Amino acid sequence: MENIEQLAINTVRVLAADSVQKANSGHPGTPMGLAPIGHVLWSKIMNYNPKDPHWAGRDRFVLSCGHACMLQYAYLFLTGYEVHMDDIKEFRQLHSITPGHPEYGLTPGIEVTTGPLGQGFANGVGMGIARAMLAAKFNKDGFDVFNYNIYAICSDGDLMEGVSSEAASLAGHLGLGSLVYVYDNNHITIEGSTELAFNEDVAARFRSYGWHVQTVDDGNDLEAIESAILAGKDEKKRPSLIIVRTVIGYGSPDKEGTAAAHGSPLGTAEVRKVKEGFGFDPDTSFEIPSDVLQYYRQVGVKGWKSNKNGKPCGKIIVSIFPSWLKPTKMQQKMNFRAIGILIYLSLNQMKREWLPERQPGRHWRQLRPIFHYWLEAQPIWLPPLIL
Ligand SMILES: Cc1ncc(C[n+]2csc(CCOP(=O)(O)OP(=O)(O)O)c2C)c(N)n1
Repeated sequence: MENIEQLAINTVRVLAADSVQKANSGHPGTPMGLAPIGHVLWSKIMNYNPKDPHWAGRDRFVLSCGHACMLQYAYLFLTGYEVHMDDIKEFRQLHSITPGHPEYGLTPGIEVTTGPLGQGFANGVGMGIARAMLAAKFNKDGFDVFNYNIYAICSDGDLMEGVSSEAASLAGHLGLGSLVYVYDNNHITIEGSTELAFNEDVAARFRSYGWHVQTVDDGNDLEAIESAILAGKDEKKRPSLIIVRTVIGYGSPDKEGTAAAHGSPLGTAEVRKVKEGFGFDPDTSFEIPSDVLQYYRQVGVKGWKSNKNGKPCGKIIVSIFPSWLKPTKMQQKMNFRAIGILIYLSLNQMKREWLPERQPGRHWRQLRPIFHYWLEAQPIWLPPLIL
């Protein structure tokens, strides 16, 4: 008998194929290739609470290749977030909570809006900086409240975009050990093979940024994926990149490994073949074996009751954090005063330096020091501001 983990992974693959087919648009192949990585992350690695998606101690997940969002929606649904089968069936429909790219604030469990390639990668770096600051401010010996990680999946397109290089360089410089990024090295982008336009040595590039880099040769090898992610998690001084060789459209006999599985439905005949190949009923759509749902719901509930150390999920943090972040009335008043002073000084400066003499190139440059001092003073009343 097929083991439950393999059945669970194939269920996600079939679900991705079905929902893209029903929507008649979307990206089926990438979730199909990534399902084993998603499985390891959601069932073995990440701490999260489907019933409390804002739990401050949760691990963050970023799907930088947002076009592959059926992967994320599938796991949000299966693990028990407020994303239901009806939402999955409404994939890519107007007003649904499962749009064609993940949107923060719309779908429970989505941490960040992604879609423009590279942006999610960079946002994850911002999350790593925030995590480092929270840890520096609040963690005490024996009270390691902010010890979560930021897990991301990024794709060829993400690594082609310049913004990810800048962010990766900064992450390496800052030694953001909380970042564990998985690179979906499937050799395929929208136009065809990466051979067409992307031949750099990604591992060497990221090593040069100061990242901890590992490779996994087989994107279906659950043990190798898990141990690489665990090693990335254990690396506290450097961000981690795990380059996993996956196969886009895995399980689609005629389209796997090709760009045909990237950005359009597989086609009803091909979806039938996928189901037959995985032992599913080709005449049934959106089939979730009850064992699989039970398996993932237990994983979700386990995350709900405790984190990986068996400690209760962080209600303490939830209660102290918002009150700390909200500026007090006095701080707000000081901010308004600061803005008032800035306007006053700026106008004065313009009057003295700009209007009477009209010296080209002088006036605006004179304002820069004022902004400089004003900005420098901000963290006094806005502690989360980074300068
Ligand atoms: C900045 C940006 N440019 C273009 C696109 C359009 N686009 C969506 S997916 C894609 C190809 C991505 O290829 P890859 O990252 O390899 O993803 P995979 O084929 O593995 O799904 C492109 C160009 C985009 N989403 N963002």
